[in-house]
Amino acid sequence: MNLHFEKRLSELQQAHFDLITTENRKSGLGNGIFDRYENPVLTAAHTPLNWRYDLNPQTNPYLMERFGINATFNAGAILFNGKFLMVVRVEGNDRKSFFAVAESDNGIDNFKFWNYPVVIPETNDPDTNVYDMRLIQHEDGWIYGLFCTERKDLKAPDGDQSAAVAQCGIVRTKDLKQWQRLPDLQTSSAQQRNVVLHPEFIDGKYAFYTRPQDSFIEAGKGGGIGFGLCDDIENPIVTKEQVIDHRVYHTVYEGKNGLGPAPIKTEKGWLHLAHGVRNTAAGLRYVLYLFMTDLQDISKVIYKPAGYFMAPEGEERIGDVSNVLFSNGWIQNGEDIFIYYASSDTRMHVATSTIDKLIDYVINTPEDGFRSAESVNTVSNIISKNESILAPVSATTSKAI
Ligand code: M1P
Repeated sequence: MNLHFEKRLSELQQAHFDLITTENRKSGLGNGIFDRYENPVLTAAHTPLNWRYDLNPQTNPYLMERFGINATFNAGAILFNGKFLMVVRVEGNDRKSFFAVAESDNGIDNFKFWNYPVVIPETNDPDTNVYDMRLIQHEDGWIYGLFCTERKDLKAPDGDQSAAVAQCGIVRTKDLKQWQRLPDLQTSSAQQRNVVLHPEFIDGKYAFYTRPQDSFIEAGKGGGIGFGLCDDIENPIVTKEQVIDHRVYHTVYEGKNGLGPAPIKTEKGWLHLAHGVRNTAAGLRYVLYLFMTDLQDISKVIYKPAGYFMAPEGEERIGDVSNVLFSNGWIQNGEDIFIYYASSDTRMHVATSTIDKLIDYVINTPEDGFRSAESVNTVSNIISKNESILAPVSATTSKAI
């Protein structure tokens, strides 16, 4: 018997079990809008040992990793048969991403991966890399998965091995096990990422949120969150894209932006979660923001708080692509909202809130005034209104003042 193998296997199994069964608790006082949790809900180390190791002592006597996993991030999410499911972007050490389903009973801890990764059928033009699936339970009865399919840019100059074309791939399923591939979405944009399907028909058509861009990284003259209709999901073509949420100078979304998960319908409007990007001396910074669109005209933004809703904090700031929060999955369970977000292209977290709190946040948080003087007006208004209602301050607080 190979004692080293036996000992190492039992240590690996214990460490994995301890990790995936760790209880998650709310962290800190929060800001009243949402709660963060102490631990990430998924990391690369959560992936099953039998994906990463050949567990046969004859063929792997040193019990070394045969298939390293680099990261688990940017997950779509859905409540399915009473379980909280994420379709996670799992990235191997080889940089290729694939999708895998992880399941939890309560949505905040004990996420476990299903046995095998998702098998995504291909079109005639094979995908080099697939990532960032949005899951949409559409009123037509299918669950759609819209994801980014990336292929080498064949028009790039010789020697350029990084130029890529990103477009929107589409699959659909009834059970999250068997997936049917539809043709990739066609739009007039050279690049598409962050494409989302609206969960309801609009005038009998499928409605897509898009993100037209000129190049793979830069928005160029394009950018913004677009919107367009399509007659036939089996021949998905959007001929007219209208930008409904623009990039704006000196905002958290001046560089680029993109929709996160499919919007949630509320009595006041459609609630949207998106990411905004700006460039800094330290590189791109990705934050999350919320806005609301009209129930009758879903292309009309009716509420948009200033600035970010969530930004990277603490260890979230560090990872493969640092200073990034990204979300493409959230789940509504009654009044509760579970926001699944990735930090720094490395790991998944959850934040919780309620429909009421998020509606209050989008309606009552002041809009961006786009100038410092307007920010001073906004904060001064809050201060002066508080003067009449402020409860008597304690001795310690008044000393500090
Ligand atoms: O690295 C940060 C994110 O960059 C891209 O997002 P966007 O298309 O908005 O720039 C995506 O590749 C995303 O997966 C990644 O998290």
